[in-house]
Amino acid sequence: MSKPVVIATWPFGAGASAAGYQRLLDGGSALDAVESAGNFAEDDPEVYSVGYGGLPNALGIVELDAAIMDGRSHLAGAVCALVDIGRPISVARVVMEKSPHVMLAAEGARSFAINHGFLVKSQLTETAARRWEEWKASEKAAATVAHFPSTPLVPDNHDTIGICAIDSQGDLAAGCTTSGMAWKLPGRVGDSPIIGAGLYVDNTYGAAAATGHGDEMMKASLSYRTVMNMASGMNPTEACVEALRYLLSRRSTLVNPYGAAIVALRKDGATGAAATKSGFELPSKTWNWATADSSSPHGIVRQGPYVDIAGVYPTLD
Ligand code: SD4
Repeated sequence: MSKPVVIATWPFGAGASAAGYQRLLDGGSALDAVESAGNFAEDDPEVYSVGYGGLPNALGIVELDAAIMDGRSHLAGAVCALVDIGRPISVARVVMEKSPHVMLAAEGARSFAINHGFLVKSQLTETAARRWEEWKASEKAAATVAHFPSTPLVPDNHDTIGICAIDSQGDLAAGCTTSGMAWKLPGRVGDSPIIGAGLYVDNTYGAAAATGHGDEMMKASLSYRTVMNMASGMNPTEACVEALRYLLSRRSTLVNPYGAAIVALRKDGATGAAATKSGFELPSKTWNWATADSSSPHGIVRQGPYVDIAGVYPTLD
């Protein structure tokens, strides 16, 4: 028997983790818990980076990405660039369970969701539409729409939820769900629905899930690397730190303002997290993650260490 735990990225991950933990208490599996935690964030219109209420792409269309992976079976499902369908992590689960494939994109994902009973519903809220209008009126938007360069990742335009859970059977699962970087180019897909990048689980070793600048993180297979670090004996925090320092060391420039962060859950229930110092160490937003377990069933917000090429802050023991 294991001690059930759900962990997630960001402070709003506390409510999501609590929803996942409740699902475990109700007899759900780790996979169920990850889905419930994802749905909690997806349904919340105040979370501007996930599901309903997520900020749209450069053309004002909300394109959702999500994935889920089951440690028991090592099966995975994912959707990307999904439009006008809520709860994309649940669609990803149906892809995993009812299709022979791992990932469905755009119109194909949408048709699949509709064929499996998901309702067509705009995911663009009035607030998100207003923020897009404001962005569109700005100079940055003129540059983006005219030339389609990369869109700056500013503190308020990203915040994917990455989730890991372990149930009382000791089985693990991981998930990730996002509206991606706000004002992204139409069709752009980040790390979140990519197995090994936005999430990964190996039932023998552990699970990991990520948030941040997906265009960087997917090149480092961040979640896979974090789980393999645990497989080689690192504790969860060390595993996250090593993966992020690898990412930083391979960037074409070390002067990169964009952030990446990861949470990790080891097979024995130990948890950890870390974030890059640049990008996520902002006055308005420090890097936080969340846990729900028997000692904090309603979820608590935790602070992870920061990482840069020079070191780890605060220094790990
Ligand atoms: C993406 N990883 O689409 C997502 C965005 C994100 O915190 O996580 N931001 O690249």
